[in-house]
Amino acid sequence: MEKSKFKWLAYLFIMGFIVSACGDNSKQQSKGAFGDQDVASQVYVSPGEYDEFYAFMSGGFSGQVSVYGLPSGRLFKVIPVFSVDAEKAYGFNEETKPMLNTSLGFIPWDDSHHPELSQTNGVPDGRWLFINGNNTPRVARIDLTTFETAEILEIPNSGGNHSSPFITENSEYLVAGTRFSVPIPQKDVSIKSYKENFKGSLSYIKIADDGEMSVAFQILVPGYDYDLAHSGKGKSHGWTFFTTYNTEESNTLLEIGASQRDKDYIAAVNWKKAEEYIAAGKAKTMPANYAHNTYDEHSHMAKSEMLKEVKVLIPQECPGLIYYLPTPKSPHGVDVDPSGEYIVGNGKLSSDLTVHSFSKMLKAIENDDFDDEVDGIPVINFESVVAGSVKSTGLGPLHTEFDGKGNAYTTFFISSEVIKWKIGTWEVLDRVPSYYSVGHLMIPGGDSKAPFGKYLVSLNKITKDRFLPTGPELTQSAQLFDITGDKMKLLLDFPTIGEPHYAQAIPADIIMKNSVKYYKLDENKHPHKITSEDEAKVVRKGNVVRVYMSSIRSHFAPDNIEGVKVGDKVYFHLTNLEQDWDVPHGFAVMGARTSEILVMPGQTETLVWEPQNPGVYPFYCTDFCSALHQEMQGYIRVSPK
Ligand code: CUK
Ligand code: CUA
Repeated sequence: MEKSKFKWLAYLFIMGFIVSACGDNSKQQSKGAFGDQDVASQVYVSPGEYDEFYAFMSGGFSGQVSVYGLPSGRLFKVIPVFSVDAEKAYGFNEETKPMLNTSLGFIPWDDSHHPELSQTNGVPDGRWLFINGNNTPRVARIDLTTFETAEILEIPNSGGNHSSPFITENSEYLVAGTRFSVPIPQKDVSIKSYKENFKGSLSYIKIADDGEMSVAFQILVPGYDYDLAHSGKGKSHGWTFFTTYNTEESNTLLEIGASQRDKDYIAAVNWKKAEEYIAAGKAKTMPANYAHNTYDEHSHMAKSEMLKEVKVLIPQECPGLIYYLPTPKSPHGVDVDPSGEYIVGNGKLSSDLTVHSFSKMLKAIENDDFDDEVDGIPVINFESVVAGSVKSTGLGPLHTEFDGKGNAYTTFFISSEVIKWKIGTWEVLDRVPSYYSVGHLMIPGGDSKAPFGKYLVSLNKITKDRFLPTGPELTQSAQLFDITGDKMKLLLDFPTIGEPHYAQAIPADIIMKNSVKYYKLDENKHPHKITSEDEAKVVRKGNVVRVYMSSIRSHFAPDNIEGVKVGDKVYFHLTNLEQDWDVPHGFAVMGARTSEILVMPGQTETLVWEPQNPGVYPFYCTDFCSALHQEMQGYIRVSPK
């Protein structure tokens, strides 16, 4: 399509978005039908009963993960990952600060988009949840026995970690493709020299048996924007698919400068082939500088180490490693059906979905059925890979998930709807409006080999008129649909934390059976722990004062502390001696700059306090822990220098 015509079309799309976001044309129909008891009982979880699924939603610009129950939509927990969290002292206490270390220093915020559960045989197994940090490229691993962030790995040679952390079928790897191409290695060049100097990178992060992540290798690729990814499964196991936009390699996307071309690419990477090249010594070692942060639940301590190099593969030197599949209209999400045969490209400036066939792709490769080549990467002939297209009449497709019964569900941002279609025949079976402007959708297990199905959650960007207003900033919203019948049925709206981009869900019993209830005191390896009240003491070394302190219902030991002076640095090392589920104790002292600490049974946590003025200062427990919680208090006396 010629450029001016395309611009005009894009303008229409954008106007369409504004109209759909601002109108409340569908408000009536979105409310009327739901007075019925049927719908209410489908989401009603009686007091004392459990939800059927855990849902994990990304926090977007909040940098966190929130944990909801489905079908109730009840919020259970916010897990701090990339952002400091005063509630849990994450990033405030001495123990967890190293988790937020990067090659650029301590960075207490990120933009988290895609949670992804670990898998065994292509099915979510409930061991870990991974999530990307978009802005300062990082990936994190959350341990689902404790619901705590266990590891954060920085991604070197990346300019923004959006197409991440999509996982392979047996959790061999997760991938991390750079959204923004940048000079690799970084250097001071003119932005206008984009075409010559900017590169993309696709990172393969190895996941060890115990979950620990490491950068196995990176593939240096042309300077496109690598937007999203999904791994192959079943017959396409061993491959990963990444969407690209800006294949024009334009340094400015003003006036949709990156959408001049009719087609961008889906990059298909054969990672098994990459392993062969690595084993054959084909990788180059490149200097890099990136942080690897780990948290040990037994010592309750995080540590950060800086890594110095990374292995790199160059496509020109590795034939068969990567191919491009032309895909219309700036594809956003790329989603692989449960059989592994179909690769859905969601062209966001289109109304149709392009579906590629994995078997056709292999055949085209075998026959050298290529149109072009970019930096050693063959571009496969479009007609030779395409399996079909869904003529949806929706606008702005973004993401697709599957129910495991032969159906696919795609979100349409601009026309604000979810469309159900049949894999293989490509016919549209059903469509429902979403309120409003849906981004991702999530079906439990919906990007795996064996979806759990039953529900669909649409994650919406705009909620005007759906909830009580809260000033200029409104909550974002999730909507729960029943997908067990032929037609989708809206069951529930519920508000979310931050901006959830993507989510994952898994049957609750898979997680519950491995849940840690409390930490065993005799396994506590914290260097400043104590194991009984008798060991409580105050130790001075120069101006460093360490208070070895215990908590148990309902007192601190020691509870009267003297001998501290202005100018001292006081470390309160609080060990919670409780050995019982759900009995944390908190600790706060006036003027501490650390937030409070909240110590789980069997753990030790540290709060630092630097008293400024002589006097006697109270401290107390911040978590209502027993009938004598309010009595859980003490004093510390500060004398002049
Ligand atoms: S997403 Cu990150 S811009 Cu469609 Cu996965 Cu929202
Ligand atoms: Cu301990 Cu309140």
